[in-house]
Amino acid sequence: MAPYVIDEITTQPDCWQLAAQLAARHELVLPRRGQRIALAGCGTSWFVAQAYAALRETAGHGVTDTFAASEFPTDRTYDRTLLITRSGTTTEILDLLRLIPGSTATTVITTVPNSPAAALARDTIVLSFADERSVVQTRSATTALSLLRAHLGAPPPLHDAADALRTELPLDPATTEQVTFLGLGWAAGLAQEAALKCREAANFWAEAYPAMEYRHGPISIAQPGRAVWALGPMPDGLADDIARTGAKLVASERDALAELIVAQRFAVAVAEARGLDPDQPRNLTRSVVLP
Ligand code: F1P
Repeated sequence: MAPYVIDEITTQPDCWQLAAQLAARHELVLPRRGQRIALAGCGTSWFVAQAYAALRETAGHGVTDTFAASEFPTDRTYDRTLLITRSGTTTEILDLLRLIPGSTATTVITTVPNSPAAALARDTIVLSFADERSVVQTRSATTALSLLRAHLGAPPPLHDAADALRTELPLDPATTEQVTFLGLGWAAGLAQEAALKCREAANFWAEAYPAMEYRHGPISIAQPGRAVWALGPMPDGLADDIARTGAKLVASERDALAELIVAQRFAVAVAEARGLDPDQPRNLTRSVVLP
């Protein structure tokens, strides 16, 4: 049987379209222009929060901070806090919901209605159509981001997403030794997510950095047999610097969220090349529930 994650990756464009249509319906519990907003999540959910925060600030909608749920500064004041959690059961998210002052509006974005997180939050956005059977998160996270992005006025990149599902993989999953994902601005969070997918689904050595950070140390590991994969545009001159290392550069004109689809497909292909089940990552469960 094909891994669940393949179907979940493939259905992303449909989910993104549905989520974009839902944005207006949730207007009242989403950040308003000018509000001070904080987001928190764990793992994948944290990375999509980072992507949205950069998009919102760049669009001039106001201060948008992001934190790993365990590092949230509960002494700061925000107009609204958004918590992203597929499962609604992650311990750090539940702890945070209990710590946030009652005066702060909270919105939980989840795929599970009636989850513990949904019960603790003041407001909830449920994207049940984007839930997954795979432990590895793909469409749940990108669908949450698509809703938030649509709320900022950006429609989902459906054309690029369809292309990302069809295109030949840019790297050989059987022989590539290592990949470093890079992104500028909002794509830096997506680069983190691409690398996490490779680690989770395939036990594959992948790193990620904001693109301008790459020269500040990470370039040291670049060499033939390894690759650098840009999500979205690259800084001037970086392609030449990478070429000198002998590492392969992967870059495309696609929207960075659509390019993440190609990286997800690469992660699954590496898992299959290694004889692993990408739905059941080593040492991982659907969510982290601590005693
Ligand atoms: C968050 C998360 C996932 C990770 C793993 C463990 O879950 O850290 O990002 O891939 O499955 O849980 P959630 O709070 O979004 O349900």
